[in-house]
Amino acid sequence: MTTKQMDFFSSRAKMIFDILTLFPEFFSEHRRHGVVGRAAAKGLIELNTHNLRDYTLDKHRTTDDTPYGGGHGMVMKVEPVARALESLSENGPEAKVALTTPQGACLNQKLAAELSNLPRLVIVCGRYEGYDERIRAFADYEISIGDYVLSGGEAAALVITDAVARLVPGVLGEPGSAESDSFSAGLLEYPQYTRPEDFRGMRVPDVLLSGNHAEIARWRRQEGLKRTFERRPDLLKAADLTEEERAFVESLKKAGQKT
Ligand code: JEE
Repeated sequence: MTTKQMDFFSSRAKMIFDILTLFPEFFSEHRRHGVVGRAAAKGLIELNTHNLRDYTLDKHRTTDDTPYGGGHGMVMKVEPVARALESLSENGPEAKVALTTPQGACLNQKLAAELSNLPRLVIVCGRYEGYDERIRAFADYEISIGDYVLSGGEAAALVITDAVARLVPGVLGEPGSAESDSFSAGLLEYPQYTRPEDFRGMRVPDVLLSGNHAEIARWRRQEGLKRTFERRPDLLKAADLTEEERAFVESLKKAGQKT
């Protein structure tokens, strides 16, 4: 079947992730388990790793060198990255390139959704103290996963592929469950409970045992709002709230001012 014919049935071809790394073993469990593993088993995504050392030309297979101008630490060389990207571009659909870097735009759900629409994403995992600046010329995206220092880009690439793969259509069971995840809805999730009803005196809220679905839905919306108000008030600004929800947030603000 051609990709065009495939589009007719499934609306898109599988998404391909290519990871350039000095530590391909980092990804072996990731490929077998969890969302990424299951999506790959279903043929909805493909996750390939490529060892940057295989794209060196010298006999020591060197991927780092000392910085021009001096300074501590080593810098990732440009040629192995360039040669690996050129080799990948010879096969398969056209790819966008994401460079993992502490200086990148911070990954969020919006960026993950954007990336999930690509047919193919190459993720470059750095090591050492950073990149030869000329590597950036090959990147369409520079991405960080948060404001803390990692030892290299591999842990970031695990996070990126997980967040993106679950947004590829068909990867999560029922369509729509990706939509109701927190962050896509713009709010934190409401508290959840499962059996037992009483755990060491900590009881499941009565409303959840009431069987009153309208009351349960209302309680959950309010608890989600309460939690967002307390822990992530920054999210409320962008959240898409009903008139009733806005009024509830105002009442939380007033209650906070009184005490
Ligand atoms: C890619 C190499 C290691 C360590 C020095 C750090 C000084 C690079 N969220 C994220 N945090 N870190 C990364 C990341 C780390 C990487 C590479 C991504 C390639 N490293 C490294 C230390 C330093 N600086 C920041 O403060 C100033 C540089 C990452 C992602 N994604």
